[in-house]
Amino acid sequence: MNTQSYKSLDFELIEQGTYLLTLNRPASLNALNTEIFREFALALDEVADDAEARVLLITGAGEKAFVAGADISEMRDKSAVEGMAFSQTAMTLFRRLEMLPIPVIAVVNGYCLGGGCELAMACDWIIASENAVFGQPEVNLGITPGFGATQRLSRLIGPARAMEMIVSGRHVDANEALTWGLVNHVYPQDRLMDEALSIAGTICQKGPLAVRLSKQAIVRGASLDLDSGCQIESQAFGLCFSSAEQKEGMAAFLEKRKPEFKGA
Ligand code: CO8
Repeated sequence: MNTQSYKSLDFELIEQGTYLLTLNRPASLNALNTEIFREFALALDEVADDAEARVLLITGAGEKAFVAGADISEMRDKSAVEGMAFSQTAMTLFRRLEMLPIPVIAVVNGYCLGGGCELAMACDWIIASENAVFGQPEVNLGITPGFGATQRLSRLIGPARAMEMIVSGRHVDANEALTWGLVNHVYPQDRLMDEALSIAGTICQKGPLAVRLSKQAIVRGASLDLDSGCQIESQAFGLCFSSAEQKEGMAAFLEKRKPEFKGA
């Protein structure tokens, strides 16, 4: 099913509960510009409004790139104030993505640079094709990262590796990204989307409220001290016992059958 029409991205509900958002500006390697951010925000509204949504997959059109960064031709003539506003637009959007109630997987199918890498890191995890290339090459352009890399990359792979990537602009291939913990899995390019759909299918079979509450506890807890984070988990755990899916999940286990989750 196609949702409303978009120009710079494709956005569709491909299977029950699984949305696929494809950044679609292949002529510029899916570079992020104002238009794509505007449409991205609309797509997030659609996902957030759908109580049946289970998983969001994000990928790039074509075989060469996920996203090769923010659009350099659009950024070139910005003033300081405009540069900060552009950065703030992306920061707000990526934080919304991070806080989306359902899991979001970045399906990285090629170059994943600058703002592209920052977008991927705002997803819950990254899977990549063997030809994927990660990097924060902003220093080559005389700018710092502006969409969150100085913060998220350090948290993901540690400050020393983040520092190396950001101050040298060095590209990191898929296997190195895997070793560094930036990426969860690497697949041959022709299998990447099938693997993404298989992961999404697995998540869709689980208790939907439990999945949402688990994500919420992990994301919210990440910026809290251990005691406060564990409190969030206790509350989430307690809340599950008010749901039909907890009754069904436990009954199915004890009756030695597969659970049939219909929602919270
Ligand atoms: N923006 C605009 N156009 C781009 C971008 C980009 N980021 N990346 C590639 N393109 C365009 C190229 O200009 C080219 O267009 P054309 O065919 O019209 O000449 C087309 O895509 C294909 O690219 P190449 O011919 O360069 O393809 P190659 O295979 O030779 O190289 C690379 C691929 C290595 C990915 C190369 O294109 C490249 O280095 N791209 C730029 C990567 C980069 O520097 N990204 C970081 C951008 S800055 C950023 O993301 C910071 C975000 C925070 C901003 C803060 C707010 C102000």
